[in-house]
Amino acid sequence: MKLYYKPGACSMSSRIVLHELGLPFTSEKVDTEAGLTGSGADYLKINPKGYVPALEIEGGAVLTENPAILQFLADSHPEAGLAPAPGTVERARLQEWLNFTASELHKAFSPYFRSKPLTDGEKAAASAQLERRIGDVEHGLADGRSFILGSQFSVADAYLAVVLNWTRFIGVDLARWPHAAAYLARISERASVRQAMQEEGLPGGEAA
Ligand SMILES: N[C@@H](CCC(=O)N[C@@H](CS)C(=O)NCC(=O)O)C(=O)O
Repeated sequence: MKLYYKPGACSMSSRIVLHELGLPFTSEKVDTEAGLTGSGADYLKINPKGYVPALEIEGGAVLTENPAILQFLADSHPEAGLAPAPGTVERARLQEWLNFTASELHKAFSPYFRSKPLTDGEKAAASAQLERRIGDVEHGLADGRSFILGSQFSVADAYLAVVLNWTRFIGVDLARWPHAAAYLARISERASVRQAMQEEGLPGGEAA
């Protein structure tokens, strides 16, 4: 398998899950603005949508979209217990959190990552929206659960933690959301996460 990624981006959730499963894979960095992979290949030919992640699987098919990739990986190795069984309420909960992370939390960070500086009004709106969505995570963790589905780590945690980690890049202090802060600290200690961070050159990874 081959993962197309940008350091610290949402594609890191696939890397974490690949490590959780102990699967062999290669990876290649993508310059999404230039539309090129690190080796100079036309990335639009690999993923016409132009963004990461893309995961090339056995046989050469390319999967895109975080929730689809993460569930494919989990379902390919059900013995690892990274996703509840399809058709169960628990699986629907997993999908709730994957979809929330992709369409609400992830996108609430988008204004902070655009190249054009935000106006004061845009900053205020972006901040209110982001705080609201982090509040949703805090609410989901408020019963003291260790992981977003309860007592067991799942692929939803891999994605949610990668996105919550972006608060560090934009200078938002998670201390206002103590459950979310403790959750991110807990997930960041996992060997798979430390390895992924180290491989992508992020602070918090294992010493190289
Ligand atoms: N809907 C996509 C969104 C992926 C996405 O937003 N990727 C970002 C990184 S987190 C990206 O590649 N941004 C660069 C760009 O769009 O040029 C998914 O869930 O996989």
